Order: sequence, then structure tokens, then C-alpha cells
Amino acid sequence: MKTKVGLLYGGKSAEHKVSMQTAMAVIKALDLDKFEIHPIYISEEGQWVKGPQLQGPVSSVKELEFSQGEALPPTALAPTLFQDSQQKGPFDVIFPLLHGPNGEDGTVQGLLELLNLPYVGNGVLASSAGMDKVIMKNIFAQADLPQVKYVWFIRSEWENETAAAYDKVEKELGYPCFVKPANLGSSVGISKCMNRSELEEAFKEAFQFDRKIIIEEGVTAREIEAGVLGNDYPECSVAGEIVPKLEFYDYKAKYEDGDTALIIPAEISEKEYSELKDMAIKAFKALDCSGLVRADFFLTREGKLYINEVNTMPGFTPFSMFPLLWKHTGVEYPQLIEKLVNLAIERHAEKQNIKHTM
Ligand code: G1L
Repeated sequence: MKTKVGLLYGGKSAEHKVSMQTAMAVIKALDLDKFEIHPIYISEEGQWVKGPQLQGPVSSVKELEFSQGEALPPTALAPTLFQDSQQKGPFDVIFPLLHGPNGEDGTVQGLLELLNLPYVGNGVLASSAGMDKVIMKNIFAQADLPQVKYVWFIRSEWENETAAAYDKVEKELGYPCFVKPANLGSSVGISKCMNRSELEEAFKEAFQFDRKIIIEEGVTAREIEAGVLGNDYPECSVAGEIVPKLEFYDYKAKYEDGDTALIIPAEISEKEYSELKDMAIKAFKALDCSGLVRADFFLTREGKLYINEVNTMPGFTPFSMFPLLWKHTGVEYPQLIEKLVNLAIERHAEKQNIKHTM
């Protein structure tokens, strides 16, 4: 019997196109002798449309943008999409390729939990905690993971005591510092500040994107990343380095120009790698992750390693950091996808044994 994979992609977000491209790559990599592929497209308007089973790779994202059929909001469509008359799902596993406020923040994961369907990647808790930089960093702090200094504010605190907010940043962090919206997966609304007037501008900018912002101490450091894969016994990939061609890459550089170089494996010492690996796994466990995570670090010239953040839904084309890190570790893209599907099914099976009453 083939494993029926429901591929969920598109979505109401700035990353709609990235999701479409990623879906195309995943379809191409899935072994059709083992898997049936059932596409579920989420339009930019947020309508969910179930397409016909795919018989092979598609040559254009157009082929994945279904228009007719049952186009409804997910709540209305969920029963027809995910259940048949025997109350058994038509899919063995869902592969959610979604980013941003309605995909990787745990809401889609919550829908899949209610439908009792296995799904690839992180659960509700890790997905939502990982979307909020402040919550994530507070959890890391509690796990004694080294981090650069940070402070945060909600909009009303800043509005009511504006000068006090800037004073706090200057007293606790100083310059340079980075101001970021707490809740965005991407790098929009991020500024580097060298003085008070830049700080004031940066607060205004960041608060356009979120009601909560985080300010981080600026350190001069290399950016090193690693992939973590597994459930209860996660494993760490080799490390990779991101070398930005600009001093600090903004949204445009990172997502449009592709103006960064990836060096895999990163040229770091054995001792540095060993420390990084332990930290990546500790972060994975601290956030109660499952499936996968990309852990991002800063490494200073003095050899001090800080965890920056983890990404519960990292870039996932064959040319993205996470799949490339695993390729260099010995796991090719199709194999990586198969492992993730199996991890999803295992986690779901284990959960079925949990008692809910005495
Ligand atoms: F399902 C996985 F494996 F957990 C998974 C899901 C989503 C891995 C990576 C992603 N990434 C994305 O969906 C995206 C960053 C391409 C969003 Cl557009």
C-alpha cells in the first residue's frame, strides 16, 4: 500500500511563491512507487482547494494553482477535505509547506491535530513558540543556552513611556543593536541602530509589523547554521556558514537577490562544532520540537558561540540551507523527505497511546 501524502501549500502570506516552488520540488522528489500525492492549494485569498491526485512532477507552479472545485475557508472545508464517511482521513500524512501568520505559527498544526491527522514537522507548541522571538529566547534562557543580550516591548509600553524604552535599550544593550518585530519569520521591519535617532526610527518601523518588538545586542560574528532532524532522539547535521555580501542583509538581499554565499561544511574547529551540535539539540528539546528545525548561531572571533534562533519551517527547496546541510551529512533530498514523513507517522502513532482520562 502506498502512503497517501496530502501536500498543503500556497497560503495567505508573503511567502506564497516560495511555498509553491517548494511544493514543486517536494513533488519531484517523492518516490511514486511509495507515495500517492494529493495536492491541497491555498490561494492568496485564503481559499482551500483540493486538486486531483498527481501522477508525476509538474513543470510549472500554474499546474498547482487549482481554481475550480470546492473553494471554501478551511474550517468549512476540513470535514470534506480530511475525512470520508468512515471518519478515517483520505490521507496517511499531511505535508504542510506554509509560512507566516497562518501556517507556521501553529494554527494549521492545530487544525490537523483536531482532525487527528499525522503531519510533517513541528507541532502546535513548537510552531507557535518558534514564531515569537521573545517567547523562544525566554525558553532558551531558561535552558541556559548562551544568547546575546535582548530586551522587548509591546506597543503600548512604548507609547506610554517612550523615552524610558530607549533609555532601557541604551542602558542594557548599547549600540550597535538590532530592532526586530517579535513575530515575523522573515527579515522585514528589521533595522540596525548606531545611535538614539536611528533607534527611534527603528522602533516606529518595527511596530508597523507587530505589536511586540525585540531589540538585540549587535555582535560582530559569523553566522553558522545546522539542521536538526528527529523526534525524541534528534540528530544534528554538519554546520554551514552564511556569508552575506552586504554588511547586514535586509529582506531584499536575503529573499530576492540571493546575495549570500553558503559554505558547507563551515570552517569551524572540532570543539566549536561539538558545542554547536549540543546547543542545537538542546534548543530542539527546549522548544519541544519534532521532525526538524534549523538552528542559527553567532560565532564570534573569540570563539564564543550564541544561539540566535531556530526556524521550525526552514527554507526547503533542494538549494536551501537545511536540505543542503543534510546532503553534506549524507541524506539526499528524497531521503530527507521520506524520513520526515516517517517521523510524522511515528509521532502520531505514539500519541494514539496516550490516555486522556483516568
Ligand atoms: F514539513 C516540514 F518538513 F516540516 C516543513 C514544512 C515547511 C519543512 C519546511 C517548510 N518550509 C516552508 O514551508 C517554507 C519556508 C518553504 C514556507 Cl513557504
